[in-house]
Amino acid sequence: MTAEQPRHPALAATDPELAALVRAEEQLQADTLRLIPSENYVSQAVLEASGTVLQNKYSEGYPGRRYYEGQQNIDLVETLAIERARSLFGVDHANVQPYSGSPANLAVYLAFAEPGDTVMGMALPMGGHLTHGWGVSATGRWFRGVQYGVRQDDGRIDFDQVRELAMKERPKVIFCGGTALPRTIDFAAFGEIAQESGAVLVADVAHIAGLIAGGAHPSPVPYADVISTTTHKTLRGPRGAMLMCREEHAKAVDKAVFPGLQGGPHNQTTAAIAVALKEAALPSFRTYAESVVANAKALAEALLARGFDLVSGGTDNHLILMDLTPKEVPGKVAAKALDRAGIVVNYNTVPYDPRKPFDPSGVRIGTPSLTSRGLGVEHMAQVAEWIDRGVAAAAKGDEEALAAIRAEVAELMAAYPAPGLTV
Ligand code: DSN
Repeated sequence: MTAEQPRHPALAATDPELAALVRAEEQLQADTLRLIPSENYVSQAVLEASGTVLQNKYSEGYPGRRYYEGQQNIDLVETLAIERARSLFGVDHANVQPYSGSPANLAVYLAFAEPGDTVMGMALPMGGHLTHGWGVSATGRWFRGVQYGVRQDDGRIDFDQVRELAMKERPKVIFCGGTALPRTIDFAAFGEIAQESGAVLVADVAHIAGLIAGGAHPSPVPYADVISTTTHKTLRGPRGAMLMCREEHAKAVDKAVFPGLQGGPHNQTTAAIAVALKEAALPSFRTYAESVVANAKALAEALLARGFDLVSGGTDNHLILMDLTPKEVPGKVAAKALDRAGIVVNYNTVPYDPRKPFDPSGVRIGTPSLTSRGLGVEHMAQVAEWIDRGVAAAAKGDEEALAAIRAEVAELMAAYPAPGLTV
């Protein structure tokens, strides 16, 4: 796109400084190998839907039951999103209004627990999420969070520990799912434990929603009372969230989202979620989901062959968690060096990490974004080689080597245009 034809002409005219930043971000997303497992590229259609005049409406309430007039179109937009979510995931009820994953999870607590109640989830340093009852989060301060983890020897969830804890503590709510779990979540096992202990089971599938929709990960629907998900990770939609549940919980969930926690829904986001759900129901999305997993497995194999230590020894999904202790490079140093090499990752704690969360031992990577650009298993040896060289360069402080990788990455990525980008 030329300077005479800016991508966002009105924005460029009104606020050239901001337009230049958006442009720079677009270029960065085009040139780099984005390996953060919770990020993706949305389609041009999703981008367009999220930038519409739906932005201009207030719509407190739900379709047919609003507190503002003028909802003729908004009601239909939200109903489309709800129906598409119900059909794609095979659920009784869907609420598409949560602003993001953390508010969605807060709404679950509001629906099923009282302040001071015991709640249970996976500990953050073990791969859980802040909102699963971790101490620094409101969910760990307003509730009594009890936390389970993974075994130290194999990085897998210890279901004996989960059962024992649930039976002893009798939590109101059990969360399963997380942000750094490279293995298939056994929803059936969690369902049994929740039933035995009398808890509401919440499956937080934010990371794997797209894999579930595409048939590349088992669905929690038969086992979970509530399913919480963001819409912008493997699902490849806008930044938003959904809560899905059995009919018996529909009222409680809706009441908790609005008026319990939120005000007006972000209608432009609801529209973009509807578009993403339509895309996720296409046969091509099944291929996408399968490729995300195939790429992650191939990348894990290539990294193992290069001597990397992977938590749990590999992956079943879109995500790989590397413990860089044997490479003698802290996760943060490696992540920052890889960023300079055009490879975008995030530093992450590993289970039983002796280092602090702001300076941990690990790096978390994933394949949703590179798969959206069309990279396949045939590219994963190259990706592993760049990571290996990048980590070695980080250890030596070799900026020249990082610059060389950056040029190679940009050259490959130029051949694989990203959805939604024009550069
Ligand atoms: N921040 C998200 C992630 O990166 O996994 C979780 O909320």
